[in-house]
Amino acid sequence: MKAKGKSLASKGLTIAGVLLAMGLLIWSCGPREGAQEGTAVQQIIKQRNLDPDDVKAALETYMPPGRPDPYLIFMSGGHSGQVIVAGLPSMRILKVIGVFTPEPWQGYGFDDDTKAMLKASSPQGETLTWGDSHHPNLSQTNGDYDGQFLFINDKANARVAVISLKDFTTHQIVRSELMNSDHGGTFVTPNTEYIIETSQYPVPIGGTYAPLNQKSFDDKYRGIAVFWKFDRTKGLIDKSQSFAIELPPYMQDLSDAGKLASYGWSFTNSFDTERAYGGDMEGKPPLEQGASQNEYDYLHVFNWKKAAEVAQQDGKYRMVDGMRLIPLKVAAEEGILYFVPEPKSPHGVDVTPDGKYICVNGKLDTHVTVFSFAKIKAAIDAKKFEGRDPYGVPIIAFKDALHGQAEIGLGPLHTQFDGRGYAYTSLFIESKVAKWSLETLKVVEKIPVQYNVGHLCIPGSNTEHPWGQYLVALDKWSIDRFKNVGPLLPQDEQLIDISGEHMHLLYNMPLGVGEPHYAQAIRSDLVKPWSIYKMGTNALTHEIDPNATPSEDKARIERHGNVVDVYMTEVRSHMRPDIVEVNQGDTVHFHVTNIEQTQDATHGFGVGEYDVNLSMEPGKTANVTIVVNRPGVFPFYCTEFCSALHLEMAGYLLVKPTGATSTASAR
Ligand code: K7E
Ligand code: CUA
Repeated sequence: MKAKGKSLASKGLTIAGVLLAMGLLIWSCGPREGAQEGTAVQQIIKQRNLDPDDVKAALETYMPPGRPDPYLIFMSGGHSGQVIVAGLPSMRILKVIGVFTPEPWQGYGFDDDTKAMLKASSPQGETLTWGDSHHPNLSQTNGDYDGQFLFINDKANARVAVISLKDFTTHQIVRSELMNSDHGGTFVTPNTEYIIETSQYPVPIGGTYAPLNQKSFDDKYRGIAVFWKFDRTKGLIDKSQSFAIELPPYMQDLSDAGKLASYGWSFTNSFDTERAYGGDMEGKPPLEQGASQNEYDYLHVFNWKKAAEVAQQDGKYRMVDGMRLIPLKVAAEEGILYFVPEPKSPHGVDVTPDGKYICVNGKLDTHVTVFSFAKIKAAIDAKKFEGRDPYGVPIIAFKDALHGQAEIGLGPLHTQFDGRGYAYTSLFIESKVAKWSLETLKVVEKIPVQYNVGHLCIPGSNTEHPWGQYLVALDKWSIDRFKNVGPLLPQDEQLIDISGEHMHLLYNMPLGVGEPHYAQAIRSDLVKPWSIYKMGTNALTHEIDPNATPSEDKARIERHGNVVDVYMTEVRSHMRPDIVEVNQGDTVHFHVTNIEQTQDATHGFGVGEYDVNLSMEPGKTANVTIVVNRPGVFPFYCTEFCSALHLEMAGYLLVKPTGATSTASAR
């Protein structure tokens, strides 16, 4: 695969031409100095063996010191379980947000609150220490990003997380026993009324057991769609107002919500309508083969507005694990669920910015199939169906829903929109991005990417108003792109300029901290995080923590039997108290408050051997509990280099063995 055209002639570009075109030759301060500057730039270009495309790309992605990026991109971290935040176009990583996996730098999963949250979302009673984050979705108001929240799913454990963009931290993780893997989440409706999560691998409902044979698979195994109700004022999902819909045991894949013309509806693609379940050692084909027989699978079309009403009507739902579940039969009868045949084991469904069309990416088919919502709706209204699936779900004929098909190439996976009439589809097998016209459904240009591209991200693509300046290709393989760092290679996130007539590659970002699947990007000025916490804020609840210690004179140690509460303050460069003496076997609650209100004056609180580490941003209160079964002397210290006397910001935890003399009485 040829990575990049090096032909200067074909581009008609020269170095000077690029520099001049961009107005960046620094001639303005007088011909003599200018000439020198020009020579210096030319020398760098020569020394570093750059061609005009390189120079142009460098100039377009470079952010001078102190200048923030105009866009923020939120990338899922795959099986790192986290979310990665970077700037566009510089591709500089700004933060890795702890979500499904503990993250010590942020103290995430180490304080009592986040530890409890991770534990509560773990089904087996033992805290899960990883997740598989796939699809971040930014909250929307009236079909556009509002910069308030980010949601993300954990495919491995069917969890959904809510991240507040006030402080870029995880605030809630929910899980339903109805499913135990999810992939078609998270996707929000245009006012973030609901967060959609659909299962991937069918299982018996409610975490029960059923043997794996065809009859049992057909009768007992089910897919699920959950519509999590989001309470924006609380910033939390409200499980009691959420509902689920039972689905046939097909493998539901990705989802997208309708908007404008298709508001109130949502769409989920699927594969394995063959209902294959593997069994390669039992004489059956492996799943990849069994699930790839049919020419068509089913696009699931949901009327979520209707479903929300039905979920409130007695007798039309049953409660499972505290959630209203609409049975498949009811969903089919009440006009909540319809199927449209879609070729062939597709991957990804994307609704156009005007809400009129639904693009299904063929995967095993070379097309993006474009369905018309108006046609789907007309068929539904006329009750014009070509039949029903074995579970009674009405099927709209392919031709009755079809707007047209765009012949794209090999392995179409995901489509994004630039808001100017073009769609961009990733071609996994070809390792290319295809730009095509939504009007003519014809490919206008392809650009090679390195390599095996999955999702694409155009800022605002899934809103009513995409910004459409950049495209990020999230590539799975990077083979020859970077210095070899061993058999586990970084992912390659490629920044492509799509603002002009032709696409051109600007930057390759090696990502060695996770495997992004999907990403969403937002204009930076729409995100308005806090710079510090209000004094005594609990970072999980965003309320004043009841154990906050807002000033040093309130710092204290309280003992109640064998329970010790340490109300500690931190300020440059000491902790108060700095000596904590307890007895072996005591339960010790540390309530730590950083009483600073200066931006970036972050402290830490680390206790070695007891697995404690907190990140204490200005104004934050965090609580951590340890049972001190091991006697000895344990230094604790500030883990964030906060000041010249940071190393002195330390203290001692003394755990007295039963019967020993105390430090105080020996003094
Ligand atoms: Cu295509 Cu999980 Cu959206 Cu990976 S998924 S690429
Ligand atoms: Cu406080 Cu280092």
